[in-house]
Amino acid sequence: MTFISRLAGTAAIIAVLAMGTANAETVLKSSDTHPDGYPTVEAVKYFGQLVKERTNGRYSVEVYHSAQLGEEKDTIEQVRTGVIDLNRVSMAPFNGTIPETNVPSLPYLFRSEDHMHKVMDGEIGDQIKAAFEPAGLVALAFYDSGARSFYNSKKPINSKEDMAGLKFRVIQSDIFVEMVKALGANATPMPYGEVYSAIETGVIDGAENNFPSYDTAKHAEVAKNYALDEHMMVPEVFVMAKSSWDKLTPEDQAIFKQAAKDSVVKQRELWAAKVKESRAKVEAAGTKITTPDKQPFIDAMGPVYDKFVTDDKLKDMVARIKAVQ
Ligand code: GTR
Repeated sequence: MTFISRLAGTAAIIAVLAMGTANAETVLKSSDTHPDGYPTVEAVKYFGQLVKERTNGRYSVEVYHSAQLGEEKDTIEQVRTGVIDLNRVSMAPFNGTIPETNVPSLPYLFRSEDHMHKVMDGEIGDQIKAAFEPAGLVALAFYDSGARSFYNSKKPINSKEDMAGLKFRVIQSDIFVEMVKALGANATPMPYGEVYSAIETGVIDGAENNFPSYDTAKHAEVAKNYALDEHMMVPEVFVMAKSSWDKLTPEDQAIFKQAAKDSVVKQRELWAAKVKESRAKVEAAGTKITTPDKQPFIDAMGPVYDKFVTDDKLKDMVARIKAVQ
């Protein structure tokens, strides 16, 4: 082989390699605490499918469900530092770092799911999304998480008075701790994955969540008294590491945003069906649902609002949310 033909051969190999890189698929890692099949997991998979189709296979998403990448608080750190690209979590663990996320976490703020959708789909939702950027995150979508209610292994809750002295696990957020205190009960912040055995061994009496979480995390096996007090409607948030986002072209960013928006429609459908399915399943397995009068729960929330809605920006946001019809 002459020198020239060897050179030509090398150039051809380099060209093939370079082409390979240009066409290579970038696989983005996404975390979720919930098991496969849960509405949020399926919504992010759907997002991934849309992204793959619309970028002609240049990007795809791999969903690590069932807390394979860690508990929510840890995965939030990993996405903030760009170790993982995407994460679907509750908005509540952000309460300590992103002030605006406190507002949708306030007890009894949303009057209904419809009210929550109008707020989160509108300009207030956009304002909350923008607040994630300084924390190194791009909030792509809000997903449904229904209403959270208390459940415990000890006794049925028929009134606010029945809450006295019970020990509940809460999400690692101060609003949750204050809310439980305001109801005369005790709060223990703890990662989601530890709740089942903490109830089983009597370290705590119960926790609070929506029906799909209560069902799929199997808390219904160990805490059969579910009180439909519906104290919070904290939306889920689907975030992307700002460092991963900044690597996308503006065209691809638009594709990601649209795919996220489309995945919301899908998640809401799956969510509504899952709430019904999980509720029926836990009732069939022996959960007793009580419906205490909500008004005393609502009336007890003054100290929570006083403590967390302190600056004018948050006060204004609460007022604007209340005004949304
Ligand atoms: C669920 C939520 C999870 C997680 C969990 C918890 O409703 O979907 O992301 O935050 O609650 O209580 O830790």
